[in-house]
Amino acid sequence: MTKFDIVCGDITEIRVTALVNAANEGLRGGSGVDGAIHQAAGPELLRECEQLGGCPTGQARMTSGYRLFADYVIHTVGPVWRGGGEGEAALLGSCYANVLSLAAKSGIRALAFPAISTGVYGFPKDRATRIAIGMCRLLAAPDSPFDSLVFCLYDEESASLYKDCLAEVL
Ligand code: AR6
Repeated sequence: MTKFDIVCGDITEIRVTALVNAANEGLRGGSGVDGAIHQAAGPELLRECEQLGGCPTGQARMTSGYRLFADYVIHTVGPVWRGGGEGEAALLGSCYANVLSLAAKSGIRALAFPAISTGVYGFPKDRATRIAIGMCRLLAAPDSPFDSLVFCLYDEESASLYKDCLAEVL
């Protein structure tokens, strides 16, 4: 049975096997959660990312976690919000699905997700929340390989959106 938790704070401090990063297609590092993860992991993370040749929107790539507590970082690239008519919802859903698929293949049982695309990329928070929780609930069914999925939000408003949404689906 997968345990779902919602925490408010800095994702780099969460003690799980893998942190999910909201990256860009070049995997070059950036601001927001991407910047925080690179800062905490150290420069080796960028060096490994540079070897990967980028990551298309909606897909996922895995690296080591270097100086993080987490052993791994799973980088995924959320869609930039362009009004909703350009497949943004499906692409955001694929981020969660591809991260969970990669984690399962790698034997990772505990992960922490940020609210992908809801910062610089401008995805509306309420819709992104429903996609994140809906997809994780769907893929972390009773026989799933995951022990713990943590949703890490950076502000109380997002954390309460997640709490309300999770309460609706449980
Ligand atoms: N821990 C947890 N969540 C955080 C943290 C943190 N330390 N810092 C910010 N957030 P964003 P995006 C929240 O902009 O929208 C980067 O430059 C933040 O409040 O990090 O997918 C990349 O390189 C927001 O709710 O990611 C890309 O170019 C959420 O994380 C681009 O931004 C996501 O915000 C990706 O944009």
